[in-house]
Amino acid sequence: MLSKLLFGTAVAVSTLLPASLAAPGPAKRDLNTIDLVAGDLPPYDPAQDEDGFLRLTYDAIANLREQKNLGKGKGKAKRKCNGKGKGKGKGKGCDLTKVKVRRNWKSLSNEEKKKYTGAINCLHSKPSRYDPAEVPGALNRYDDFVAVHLIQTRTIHATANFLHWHRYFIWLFEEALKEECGYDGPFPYWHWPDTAAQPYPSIVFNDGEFGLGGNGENVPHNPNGTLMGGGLIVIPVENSGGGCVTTGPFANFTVNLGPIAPTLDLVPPVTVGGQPPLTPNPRCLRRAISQWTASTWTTAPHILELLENPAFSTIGPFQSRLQGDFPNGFPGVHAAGHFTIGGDPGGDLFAAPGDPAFWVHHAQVDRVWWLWQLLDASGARYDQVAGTITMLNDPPSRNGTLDDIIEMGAVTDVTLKMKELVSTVDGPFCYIYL
Ligand SMILES: *[C@@H]1O[C@H](CO)[C@@H](O)[C@H](O)[C@H]1NC(C)=O
Ligand SMILES: *[C@@H]1O[C@H](CO)[C@@H](O)[C@H](O)[C@H]1NC(C)=O
Ligand SMILES: *[C@@H]1O[C@H](CO)[C@@H](O)[C@H](O)[C@H]1NC(C)=O
Ligand SMILES: [Cu+2]
Repeated sequence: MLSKLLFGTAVAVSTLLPASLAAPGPAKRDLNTIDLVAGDLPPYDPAQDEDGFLRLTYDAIANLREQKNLGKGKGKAKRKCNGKGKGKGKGKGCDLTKVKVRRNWKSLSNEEKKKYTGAINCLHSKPSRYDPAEVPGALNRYDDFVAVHLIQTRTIHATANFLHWHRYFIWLFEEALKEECGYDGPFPYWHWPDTAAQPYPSIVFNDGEFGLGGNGENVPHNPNGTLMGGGLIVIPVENSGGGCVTTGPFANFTVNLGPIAPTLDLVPPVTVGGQPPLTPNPRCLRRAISQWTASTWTTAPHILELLENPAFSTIGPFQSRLQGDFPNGFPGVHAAGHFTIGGDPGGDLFAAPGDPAFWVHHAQVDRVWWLWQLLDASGARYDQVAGTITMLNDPPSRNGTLDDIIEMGAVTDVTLKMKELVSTVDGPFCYIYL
């Protein structure tokens, strides 16, 4: 399988940048927003494109500008997204002259990194908005995000709405960091290939103050390896991690919900002993960072395959391959990223957002979808939906549709339809990735 990773591209990508994109921009600019109308990106610099993703990003943005009729000349009037959604309290649309830029974690300044992790700790110190009778284990605002994910797990993974649901979910988290904790920096993503050879210590996972914290302390665990993909894939025993994270900004971070389906033998599931799964279960954040998983399954070719192999040019095969094809021993970059983090709750499908590394991981998942959507210049990929409304169609259920509604519990009372979540510069969204 891995031998046939790089196919000739079947997708129509423009190979030439519009003049406005290629022209040298003004000297020094903050890249936290860009003017998509003016197309004022910095010039493409091959020297900064080790693995080809910058090229793909520029192609994607060029296609986006074409789709918005911004590609040709400068005479066009400013266009706003049509913001068709008429839901409560939204509909401002996306001002294409001020599109937010999500950036690679490694490109954030140290100050931005500290502000980002500080804002996560801030959310963790704010009160929950769940009714304690409904979700007694949500003890703070951060937990609200864990709770809604945990509660809906079986209807948001290996389903038609997986990508849409998680796009909305991480955007709501980004909004909460901004609105409730004052974070004004870019929302970061974890480009897995940056850390595939060595996830710890790395730019993302390290013991200093400018990362997302270290590995767990070394505690013997999972003597037969770690089971992933419902037990169909075994991560070989690694004699590191497993214990509490004691370094970095999330040392002493408390996890309250789950685990429901733990993958670390040191932490029993919360359902054991007759407790309902939403009971508070305060414990330390544990990690079991897996070098094997990162280096075997999260390299650049694993992502490029999704973007360039014609076998994955429609949404069904794309999203299945990305999430994981477990019966064939293929974890997919999504599951592999989760199991690179591992531990508790990082390895638990239900409570995984309880590890603050969840967000940079899912931002990257969203970015891969964004690239995939935009690398087809025709725009035909936005509205594709495949799959049903239950995890792996168990129990059997109807197909999902773009009219399906996504609700987010106490995270927000704004419910949206899947069709409002297909474009990152429409509906509630106004961002791109650089
Ligand atoms: C590991 O595998 C052995 C042999 O199959 C089994 O006896 C043992 O219970 C397993 N240990 C754990 C912790 O699963
Ligand atoms: C973590 O908790 C321990 C014990 O309460 C304390 O000594 C230590 O300073 C804390 N570390 C951080 C980074 O807050
Ligand atoms: C559900 O989707 C599958 C695959 O796209 C399709 O074959 C099937 O006919 C659909 N079922 C219904 C009831 O529309
Ligand atoms: Cu999830």
